[in-house]
Amino acid sequence: MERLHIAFFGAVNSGKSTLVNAIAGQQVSLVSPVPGTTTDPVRKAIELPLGIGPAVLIDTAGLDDSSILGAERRRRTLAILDQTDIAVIVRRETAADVPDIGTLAAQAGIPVICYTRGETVESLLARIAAARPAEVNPYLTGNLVQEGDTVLLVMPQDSEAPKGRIILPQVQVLRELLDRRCNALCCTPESLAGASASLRERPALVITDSQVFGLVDRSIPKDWPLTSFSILLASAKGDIRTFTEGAQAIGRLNSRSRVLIAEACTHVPDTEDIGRVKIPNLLRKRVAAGCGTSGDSLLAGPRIDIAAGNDFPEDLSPYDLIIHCGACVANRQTVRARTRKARLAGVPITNYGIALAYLQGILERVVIPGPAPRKEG
Ligand SMILES: Nc1nc2c(ncn2[C@@H]2O[C@H](COP(=O)(O)OP(=O)(O)OP(=O)(O)O)[C@@H](O)[C@H]2O)c(=O)[nH]1
Ligand code: SF4
Ligand SMILES: [Mg+2]
Repeated sequence: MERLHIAFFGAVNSGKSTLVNAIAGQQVSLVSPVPGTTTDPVRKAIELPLGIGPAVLIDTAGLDDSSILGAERRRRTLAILDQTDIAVIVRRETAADVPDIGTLAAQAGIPVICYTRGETVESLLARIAAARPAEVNPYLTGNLVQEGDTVLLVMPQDSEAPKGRIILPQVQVLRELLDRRCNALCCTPESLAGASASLRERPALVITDSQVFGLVDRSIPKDWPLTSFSILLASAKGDIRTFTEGAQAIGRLNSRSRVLIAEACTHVPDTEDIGRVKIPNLLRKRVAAGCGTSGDSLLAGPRIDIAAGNDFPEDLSPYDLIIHCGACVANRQTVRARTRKARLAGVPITNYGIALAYLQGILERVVIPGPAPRKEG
């Protein structure tokens, strides 16, 4: 998800697959003179030279595919734009650009490169290197830590945690802290008191799983900077200001409101699942309390819909609020595209970490990373 996503768009038969194969140096996609050979997006993870680094090449179906499934193929191709860091529009020497893709990409703030058959791969790669957005690979911990700092990590290992391994956001943050030459002390909520007491000095940062925000807030001194894995992910990938503003909409929910919980992956839900169980219950309790009914009553609304994986509703207008997961498996463009769609639809959007901080009354206390220095390499 941290790879630079480079997508190739154009008319059928324009040479998209030939170009992707030439860059990859292997047959990633089928090439043929038959228009409409590529029907679904084809992805290839690859390491590119000239400082571009880890990338994903995405070959797509021709945008002018006029076959019976053409409209559906076009829809799937356009959906790729939501994951794209750089759009390459491929065209034959004589043919015109496929209308609207360049405009759509530009509207979404995606750098567009026009490639005409005959240009060398080396020349195209040099243009891609120059267009590479600086923020593709930021540090999750941003400006909150520096070399030599001690960071305390609170990582619950409850029934929701996968057996025998540590979840991706925690692994990413741990690896990053080691890269940044910080000292990481990991504990569970149960061992937090002992871990805190073992520290001779105040840690530079405490990073917790958002689900135990309230407990960690009460357990550590008020002057210890506190954030969550989910907030770090959100600020590296999304628009944290929009998310923070969006959380205020929680206070306006009532029993007739409709909330979309959006997750970037399709995992098997658990009995303690944060998106399907914990956040919905907290929202219902809050609304029930606001209605004067028992705070424990889970009967009152709001109505909650779940969208997982690539399924993100095209029509967001029925919703009063969208709460997105940390999107650890999605790239930055995906989160930005969803945030943009929510903004266009006039629907507040926030994320799990910010919503949980708000629901536990500690959003004010939470620290949010500033712009991160770019990763080396
Ligand atoms: N002469 C020449 N032929 C090319 C070039 N690039 C592609 N072709 C030929 O054009 C035809 C279509 O190439 P593809 O790479 O399959 O084109 P595509 O854009 O992926 O086509 P669809 O998957 O059908 O949308 C094939 O016969 C290729 O051999 C090129 O740079 N020069
Ligand atoms: S993509 Fe979202 S729901 Fe899936 S594991 Fe990552 S943060 Fe959780
Ligand atoms: Mg093709």
